[in-house]
Amino acid sequence: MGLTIAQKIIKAHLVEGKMKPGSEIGLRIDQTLTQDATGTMAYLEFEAMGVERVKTERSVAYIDHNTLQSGFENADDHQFIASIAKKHGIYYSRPGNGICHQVHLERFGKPGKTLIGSDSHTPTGGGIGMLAMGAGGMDVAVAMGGGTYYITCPSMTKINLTGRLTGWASAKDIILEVLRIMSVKGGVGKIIEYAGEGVATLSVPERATITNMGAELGASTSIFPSDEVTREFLRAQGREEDYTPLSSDPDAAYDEVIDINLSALRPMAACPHMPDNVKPVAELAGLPVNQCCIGSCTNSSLRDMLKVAAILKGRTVHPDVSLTISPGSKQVFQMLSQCGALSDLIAAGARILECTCGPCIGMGQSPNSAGISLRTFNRNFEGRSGTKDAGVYLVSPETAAVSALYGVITDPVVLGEAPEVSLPEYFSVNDNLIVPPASPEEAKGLTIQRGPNIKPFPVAEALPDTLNAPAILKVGDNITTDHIMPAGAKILPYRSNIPKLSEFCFTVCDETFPQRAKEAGKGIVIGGMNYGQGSSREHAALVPLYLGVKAVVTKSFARIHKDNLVNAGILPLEFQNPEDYDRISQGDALSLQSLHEAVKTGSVTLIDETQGITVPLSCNLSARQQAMILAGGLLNYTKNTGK
Ligand code: MIC
Ligand code: SF4
Repeated sequence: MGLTIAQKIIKAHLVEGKMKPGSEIGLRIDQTLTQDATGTMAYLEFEAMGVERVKTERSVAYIDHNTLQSGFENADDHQFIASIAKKHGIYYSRPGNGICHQVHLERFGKPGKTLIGSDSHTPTGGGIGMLAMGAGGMDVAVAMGGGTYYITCPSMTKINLTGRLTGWASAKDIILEVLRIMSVKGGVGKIIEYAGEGVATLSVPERATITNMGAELGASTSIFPSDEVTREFLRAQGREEDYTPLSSDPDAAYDEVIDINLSALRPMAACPHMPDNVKPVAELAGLPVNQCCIGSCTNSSLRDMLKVAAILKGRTVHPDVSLTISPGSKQVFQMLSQCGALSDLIAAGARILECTCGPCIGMGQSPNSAGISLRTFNRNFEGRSGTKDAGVYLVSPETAAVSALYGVITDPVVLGEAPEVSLPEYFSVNDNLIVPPASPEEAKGLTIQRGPNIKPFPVAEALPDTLNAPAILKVGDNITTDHIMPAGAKILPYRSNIPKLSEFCFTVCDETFPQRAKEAGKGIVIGGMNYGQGSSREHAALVPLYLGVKAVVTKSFARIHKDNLVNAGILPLEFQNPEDYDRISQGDALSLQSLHEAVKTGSVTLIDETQGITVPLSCNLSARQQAMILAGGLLNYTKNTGK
């Protein structure tokens, strides 16, 4: 039997387990990336592991999420990361160099390699044929130390692309169509591979838009073949030597096949508040718009920016609309300036922001109350923009730009012919904002700079055999990490300060949660389906741990969050009968008994003393995870076993 692209990369990196969907496999990791908001914690954990120098082929620390520096906290965090990177063999991408995923694609990504990043949109690298996965900071720290990365071997889904994009349809509309078909839960446990004649019609940045937002499917990752288009992109980046061809075998077997005819696609939008709430833009046309934001790791490539510039050239942004543009990288920004397109953007009235995540993670540009914001980003979860009652629509750069001109949601077709843009023969390469690490000899004399905002992180205790605790919080389906541990300009400066961060935990759902949890001393959280979807931030586990959360009982978990819970030492449990969720109320006194045995058998009984009922739960953990949860999380496990 032939192999799929992902299976070929897995096979070449397999250090443990069998490549059988559903079973745990261990992979050797070639490259890692971190960003500042998850990076400080990942490097604190890396330090705790006591490794002198990273053992990967390439590890890069990016500063892109929080560059506002509204107080000393961020600048201190940046210094901490810069100094630890220099000492331990990590490349450091300075603030201003761009969004991690965009820069990594441009400068470091290599087809056929494995990459994990402490950011859920790391699958962007799949656009260049990498097996690139989002992970918790602790997993990245382990991989930097040369340790194995463990995942549940995914099943394979093929998305067969036929035809080619026409008119105003854009790569964003392809992934929105996939989201419409599969939903935000549809990719769980799967790797999505793109295939078919349509692949060759898509440039690397377009492919990266698709694999980037594949994170919203809940997929383990998404990947494109590495072909002549990939070679051309790498050549234009001055690194053709990094090219290797990669395709699936003709007889490769897929568990699922979805066909999409690119020629039939029209502009689409994900409506509030979920990325899979997708409708044709034509159906939404006429809705007044207050804000359009173009950028983020999904849509900030030179191609996207040039399209937007061509649309805005000689025109003016509607007086009721605020249009922001964040180029994805210094390379993109500089090239826009060199070719004059930047001038077209400025002249039209766009507000040019730094090349960072910016409004995507609520770092400024929160919309007005009940405002309508069109964003080229990948997530429109409630409150993520910083305005709880804002309505965020996720669209292509083309739809955002045209709507910014008209002041209402507009199908770009009204402008007539779509502009054609082509990628340059050569990208302008200047890596002067990437600081290489010190040599091992030099590194010995270097000290780590640690500001007062960097506080120690909590470490769990070994799992008790009996756990009596109240149902401290009950939440519904699709709870995101933005609900559990919100981000944004007020909160992000405290990513290295868990005690301070805890004041904001779950406040989107329940303002009283932090106080109640502290008073109770310990608690169990009850959740619905797809609990913990969204980001990779391990703070969504570490902060509840700090607040005394010992277990989370749900209908189902999102992959990265479940791993983060286990790494942190919080017990993840699932209802055997989803309807039992309705029988438990917030505040009930709960008891979990004989846990040591139950974790191993996978079957746990929960006694709800308030309701007088017993509820069967599953504990779906690999043998390695069982040992980890019994020890009280990854760090304790590593200490105990030396592994
Ligand atoms: C996001 O898009 O939600 C983030 C911010 O990039 C997160 C990481 C974080 O919370 O720092 C992610 O996607 O993993
Ligand atoms: Fe940054 Fe937004 Fe991308 Fe997350 S999704 S990495 S916040 S641009």
